[in-house]
Amino acid sequence: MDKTQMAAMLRDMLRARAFEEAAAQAYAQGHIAGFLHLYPGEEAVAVGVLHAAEPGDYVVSTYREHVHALVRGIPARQIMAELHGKKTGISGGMGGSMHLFDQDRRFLGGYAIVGETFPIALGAGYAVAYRKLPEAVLCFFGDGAVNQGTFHESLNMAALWKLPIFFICENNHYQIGTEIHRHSAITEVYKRACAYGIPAEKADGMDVIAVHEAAARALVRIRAGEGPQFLELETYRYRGHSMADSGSYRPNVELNAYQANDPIAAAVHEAEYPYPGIEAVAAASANSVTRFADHCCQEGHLDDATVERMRREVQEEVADAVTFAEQSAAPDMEDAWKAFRSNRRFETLMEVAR
Ligand SMILES: Cc1ncc(C[n+]2csc(CCOP(=O)(O)OP(=O)(O)O)c2C)c(N)n1
Repeated sequence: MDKTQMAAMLRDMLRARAFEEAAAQAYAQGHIAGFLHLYPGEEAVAVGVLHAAEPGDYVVSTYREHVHALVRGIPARQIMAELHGKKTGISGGMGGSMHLFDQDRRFLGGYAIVGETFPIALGAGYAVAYRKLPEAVLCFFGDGAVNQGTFHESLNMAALWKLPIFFICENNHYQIGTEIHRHSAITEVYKRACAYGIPAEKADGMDVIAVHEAAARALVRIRAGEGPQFLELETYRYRGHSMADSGSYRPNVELNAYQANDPIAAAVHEAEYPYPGIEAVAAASANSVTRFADHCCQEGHLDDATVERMRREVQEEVADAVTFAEQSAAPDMEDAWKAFRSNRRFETLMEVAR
């Protein structure tokens, strides 16, 4: 991986962390309503996978999707404004945190229903295969979602029809407050894909380079027309399930161990995270945003001053997004009527008598 690519990935990880922390603050101040599911700790997953993708690929995500949208290229201003429910938001302020959508960037959402992601990806995958295009559909989901019926139906059909779908499981070990060994008979999620004959792999979701390499390998296979591929990424969220959840059901030793292994921070991650086992987690010493920053410096790709400059720049970008969101107008009834009658591009589909 060259210097430019490493710097771009680090910038995206730093921007993601800054964005989510600013969103948490805005929520605490009462500027964002409803649910807000944040991503700190999981940055290496979205950044590693999406940097291996092409602009022509489609992306389908869950309700924890701000960072996927950011890395996909939706400006921080438009995402933050959407979180604030403003008309300058990417969904016109009428979707909110869980319903980001951008047709031009092939970002197909943002879905609040657990397991809803799969049939959407299946439909997009079918459309791509039908038109014989060299595109892939990236489908992100959590470890809890694999217990939904849609998961099994979609994997079956994707395998049967050899659809170009990349299934990416963000295994953060929790389905709200329920640990994976309490909600899944098989805690190594990737093994489920084998039942459908889908090649599957597991990688360290706290190590952005490992994620990027695994994703790039999978996408080569998918683009070659060999059908779907499955990747399980073991990761961890530092916050509760949503801003309404303190996350107090998790032992501090576990949270501390993962934070010590922060994705943005340091060098290449050598430690393994066998699951389950708090002791193993606690014993793991490496960490992920800072770990990656350190790695970039150690490899001579970046220096501390450059990383600091990046950190400042993304913080300024995020602060500007917050100001933009706060100063934007909320949608009015006219906007609501327009959205009700239109498709996602706000092209009017039907006239409604009022
Ligand atoms: C069909 C459905 N059932 C229940 C819920 C409530 N719910 C919201 S998030 C969630 C947990 C999902 O966990 P996981 O898939 O592991 O994703 P994570 O939040 O860990 O990223 C549940 C049960 C829902 N949104 N949709």
